[in-house]
Amino acid sequence: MSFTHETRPDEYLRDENTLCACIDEVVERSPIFDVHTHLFAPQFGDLNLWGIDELLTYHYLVAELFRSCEVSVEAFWKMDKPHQADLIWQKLFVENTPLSEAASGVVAVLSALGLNPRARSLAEARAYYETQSPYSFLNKVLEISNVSDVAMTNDPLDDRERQVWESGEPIDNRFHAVLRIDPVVNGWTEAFPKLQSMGYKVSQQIDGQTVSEVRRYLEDWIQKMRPLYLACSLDSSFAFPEASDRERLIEQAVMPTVRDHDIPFALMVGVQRQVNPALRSAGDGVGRADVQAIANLCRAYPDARLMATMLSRENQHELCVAARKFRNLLPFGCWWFLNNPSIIEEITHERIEMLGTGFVPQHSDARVVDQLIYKWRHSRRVIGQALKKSYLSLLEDGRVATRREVEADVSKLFSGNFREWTCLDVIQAPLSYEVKRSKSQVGDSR
Ligand code: FIX
Ligand code: ZN
Repeated sequence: MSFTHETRPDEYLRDENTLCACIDEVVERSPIFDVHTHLFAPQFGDLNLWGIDELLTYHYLVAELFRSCEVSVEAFWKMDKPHQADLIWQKLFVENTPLSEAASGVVAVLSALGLNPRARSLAEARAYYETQSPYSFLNKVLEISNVSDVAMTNDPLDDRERQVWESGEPIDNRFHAVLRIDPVVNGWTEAFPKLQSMGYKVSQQIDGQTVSEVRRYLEDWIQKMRPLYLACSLDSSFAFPEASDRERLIEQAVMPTVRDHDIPFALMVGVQRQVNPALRSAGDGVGRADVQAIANLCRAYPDARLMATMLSRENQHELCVAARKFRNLLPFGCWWFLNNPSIIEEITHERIEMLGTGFVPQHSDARVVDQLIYKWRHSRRVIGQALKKSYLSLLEDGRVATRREVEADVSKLFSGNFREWTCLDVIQAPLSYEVKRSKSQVGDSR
């Protein structure tokens, strides 16, 4: 007799081996909703990055290159991409053992694709990628990594991106838009002329008209992109409230908009942009931030759904405490310098201890399609370890878990919590979206 998932009897996981084997299996086969990446659907053409040269010139590896050789930063930037990739391969993979997380990630990708991670040159890898097309390669990677959905990072002020949105071409439905508002919130002096050129009557001064025009800009792009959430990275000095343009924009334009549209707002806090500008995209650093700023936002906007990820390891515990106090706060991911197995395990375990399953354990931050393979292989492994620790301690305390409980918990962590937070199933249905839109047109209730 065969059972479907629904009719199969549940199974008690009474001993350590059965429990751990079940967790490993469920973690392995549960699809992931990757809630923050820099990937683009193939419709975005050259913005969709994949292949060996993109993989090797990832800014994490660029930063590591300069610690492993004498080449000058200027000389490196003068090279074309294939030469940069050759140099990185030679220095980090041939002359050194690729032990760092970013380097071992490349090894994991090559092995998964059947390529030799000990090759002396990139010839074999290049020949392989020549035979791939963007779509078939994407399908292969999504299958290997078992990722069902990918959240992009979308900036309407980027001319190349805007063209695609404005063309009305349907976007691959495994990719979801996220409206990134960094340029507006963090760089108003550079952003306002750009908005003017797009027809918005804004000025350098954040006056009443500018605020309503920024809201019009956000409304227009929410309508066009149907984003899952709005997002902004904030440096480690971020405070709320504070006397600044970014505070005025967040308070007067962003928060009323997200509240009216019932869309979450994701804060990514703790970056220190360009601590070494010569390294370009590899030149950003980290600083400890003040979690009170996030708590203050949660308190000021109890009906807004906020998401937060913090870059400093030192902020993680306080972020959990804030999430325990504010149900409108969803911690997500182990961002960037925290996306290392040892730290993911520590943070995930801390979050389980303080929040149960009420968080999103990880996002990949992938910039290159291929990276989904290693980022999720590594994250799945360590999230599984953290879960095993917690389930085993529950068993020791006298509660036997069941297979269905494990399946439900993993499903929440890997996709369910985020789907619920973003009302994904509602927003994706056009009718319900229109209902939300008409609610938003009633105006600012604040
Ligand atoms: O601001 C961000 O979304 C960061 O994740 C990136 O800009 C950063 O460069 C990165 O790729 C981190 O993984
Ligand atoms: Zn990112």
